Amino acid sequence: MYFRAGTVSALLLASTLPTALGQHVRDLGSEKWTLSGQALNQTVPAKFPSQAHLDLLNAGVIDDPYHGLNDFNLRWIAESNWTYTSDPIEGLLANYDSTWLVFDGLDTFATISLCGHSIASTDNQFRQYAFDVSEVLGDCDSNPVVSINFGSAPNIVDAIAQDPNSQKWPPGVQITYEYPNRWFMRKEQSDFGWDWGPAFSPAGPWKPAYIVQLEKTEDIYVLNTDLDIYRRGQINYLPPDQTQPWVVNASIDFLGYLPSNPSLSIEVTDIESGTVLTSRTLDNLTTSDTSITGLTVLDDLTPKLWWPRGMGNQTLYNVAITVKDTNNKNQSVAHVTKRTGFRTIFLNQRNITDSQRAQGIAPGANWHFEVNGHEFYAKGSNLIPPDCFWPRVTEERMTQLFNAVVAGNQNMLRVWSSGAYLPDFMYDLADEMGILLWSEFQFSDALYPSDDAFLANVAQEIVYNVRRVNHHPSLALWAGGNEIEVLMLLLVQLADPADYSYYVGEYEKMYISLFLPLVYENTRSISYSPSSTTNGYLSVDLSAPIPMAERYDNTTAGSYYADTDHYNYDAAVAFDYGSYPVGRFANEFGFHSMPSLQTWQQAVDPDDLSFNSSVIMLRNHHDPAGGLMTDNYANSSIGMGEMTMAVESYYPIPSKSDPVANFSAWCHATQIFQADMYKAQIQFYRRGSGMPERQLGSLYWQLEDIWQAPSWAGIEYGGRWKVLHHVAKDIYQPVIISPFWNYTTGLLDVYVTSDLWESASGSVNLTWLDLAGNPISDNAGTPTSADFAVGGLNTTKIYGTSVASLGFSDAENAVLLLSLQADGKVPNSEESTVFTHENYVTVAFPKDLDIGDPGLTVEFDDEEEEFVVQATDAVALYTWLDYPDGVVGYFEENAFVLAPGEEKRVGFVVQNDSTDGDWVDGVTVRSLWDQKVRD
Ligand code: BMA
Repeated sequence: MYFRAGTVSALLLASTLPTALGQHVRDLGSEKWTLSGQALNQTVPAKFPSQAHLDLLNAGVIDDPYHGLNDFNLRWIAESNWTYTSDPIEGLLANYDSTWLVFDGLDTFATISLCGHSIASTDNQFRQYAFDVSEVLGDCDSNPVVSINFGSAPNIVDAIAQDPNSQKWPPGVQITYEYPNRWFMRKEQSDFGWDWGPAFSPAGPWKPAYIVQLEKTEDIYVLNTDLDIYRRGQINYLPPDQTQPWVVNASIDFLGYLPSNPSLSIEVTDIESGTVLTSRTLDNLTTSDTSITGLTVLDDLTPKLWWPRGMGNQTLYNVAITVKDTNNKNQSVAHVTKRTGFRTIFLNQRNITDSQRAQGIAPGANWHFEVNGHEFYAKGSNLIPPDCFWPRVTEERMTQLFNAVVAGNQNMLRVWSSGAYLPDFMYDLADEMGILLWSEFQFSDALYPSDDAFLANVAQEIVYNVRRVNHHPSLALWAGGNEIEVLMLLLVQLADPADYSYYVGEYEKMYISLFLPLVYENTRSISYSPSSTTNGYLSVDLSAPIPMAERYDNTTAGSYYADTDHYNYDAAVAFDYGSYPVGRFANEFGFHSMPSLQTWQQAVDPDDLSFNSSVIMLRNHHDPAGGLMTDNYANSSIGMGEMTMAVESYYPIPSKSDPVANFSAWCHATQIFQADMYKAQIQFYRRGSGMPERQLGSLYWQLEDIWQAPSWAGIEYGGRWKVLHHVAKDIYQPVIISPFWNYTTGLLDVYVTSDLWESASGSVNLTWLDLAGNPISDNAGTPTSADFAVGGLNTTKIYGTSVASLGFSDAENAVLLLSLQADGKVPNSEESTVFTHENYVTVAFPKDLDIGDPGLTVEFDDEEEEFVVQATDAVALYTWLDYPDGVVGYFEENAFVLAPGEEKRVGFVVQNDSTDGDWVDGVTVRSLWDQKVRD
């Protein structure tokens, strides 16, 4: 109930399971499994895929790992080895030509055996592994048992680190969160702790696995598929020519033997209409023992384009790929269907051209995305792993999260390292919803080994993942890693200046000389950047040993080159525009806040619900403990102190007599500060689209939480929106009206900013009210309305004044309400749309406003299924609708300003309800006034 139109549900996903004749594929997930370990004197039932913590939880051996300080209490799990053992598997001993064990993901240091015979050891969570077990199976005298032992990752990397021959780095460079030495493993790096998450270091078969039996010699099993769709002549680092026809290049990685005369064909179907666009055999066939590749040019065909959300439709096609045996009546020997879309996506890092200079763009280089040849403004955030335990990340949960992304007017997420490469179903959701996924290789905030074995291992990981996800139109970029260039090289320079150039060489060896060709060889459609954040490159020369020459500090004052990140925990400058970086694209920025009371209550005992309780403090991992101590209050109090200072600097200090109410008000205050700070930055960056820096992207840190704790997230664990996600939703609308109040100079400027592609025009009403809601005489000398025209991806100033020159008796107790109406066209639409946006400014910080009780009321209108909110006595600032536990969803508008007499009707989108609708009665409303009053 109370569902609103406009949410996107998971549409039919194309079947991606490969099929072929004559083979027998058994999903190991359908066998019975147990988990055992030396730390446990019992064996418990296990799932598959799974991780040890999850099975121990299901068996009742441990409590919820997310409760209280269980992240510390459960370290014994990470520090033990665990074995997953199947029941004897029936029906495998029949006479097949070959039998394979195929693992889509083992986390991480695994030793596999089959009926007691050792098969192999693995050491990379992100690779797919296939082992020929035909011979071993032949030696099994009864139905075989598969057994997988997972070694303790913390213990194994410690042993590697202690080996005198292992690589060492200058002291003070490597960043440790909790467990040390994470750079020696190819496992999710945040499994060892991060500044927003705990360190569980889970272990187990985290992805599906199969037993594949092939019947005869000409029989193949599809391991992986690389479908690459690009414009003829397209080269990764140059803008594609949109007049060229599409090329479809399909490549299959397989087990088994190809027929001697294979052919590869595709059938392309428009999913919506069901019509077949083309059905043809591919040319330029190349084969090897493990792959078959071919391509075709769709010369006379013009498939419908796929666009990101807000820029057009997300048209999807199925491409059915078939390998046939031409010697045997063209019989199919393998068949796989990939759902895809036709689009080009290009990260433009080329030098600013003369014609761009003539438009007023400052010199330097571009740093922005172009989709189907169009520049656009990227609006979004950074995605971290949505859970410490991937096997419990369901499609349903991710649909809920991505619906919030879409509702939040975001068109791009940065899939940050180091996390994990996302599963296909998340790219599928993004394909349907039009969310671009800037994707990264899993390397972050550390220097990594550069020996041949490590690089060879990593190369396999990269090739597998680049190929696996390449068909998704939502894939926007491959980046080498997080903050390697901007932070790690800087730390090296500080710690060991004499060896700086050596470490630059190491960086280039891995992220450029190794990774760049691996990307380019496996995709023509995706750009590559060695690091996020970066100053971009000077040139690309594919025949050079280092095929991309990075710019580093080779910069000129007054020029702009790069993407920026910005973290400043000195609250004193939080709203100082001069402290924000000016660049081409903001790929990270933020400040942490507390989750809401309701979310804390899911993880913390009632006694611990106070701002500085040990449990709350020790769940705050910013600043990180930097090791395994469980009492590092010194570091955690730094982050708690930053939040406290931020609230105290700008907002009324909560002082409620009821301790839980006071805690809740404090949590809320940190969220209001966070939202205001992000809003100030997003408006600043978006305005930059019309400034010399030609700024074309804001991705804030971070979209969502991994657990219930203080962090930079806008969406709490479980799905509740913080103030931030609502405010970002508002300020990511296409046409916005933004006040820029410079509290140092006293100047107030008002800008309209638009990320539509064509110009829009309209008017803005500007209304000064005192805080009781009365109009200010003569509107304090400010015109009551202003007409404007704003260009595509541009900004225009509609008003500027010095606050001191306004006709006020008490400017510091007034609010300027801004209300915009504009006509413009959504990209790729024929008709024009009316855009509205409201905003406001006070020229004093909230703590200094003499606000009164607005007399807020909220009622539920059953018929319209809307909450009706009114302020009766005074202006309500930060009006906040809140809902009780038991339901997940979001108000369609929140954190708004309400003038007395104004009625606001707000719907609620239910994403999950376990209260049978009763939650409606628990909805409350509060505002800044409630933050200030004692009870
Ligand atoms: C950046 C990110 C993350 C981190 C965040 C907050 O460094 O890339 O590594 O979690 O800032 O500190």
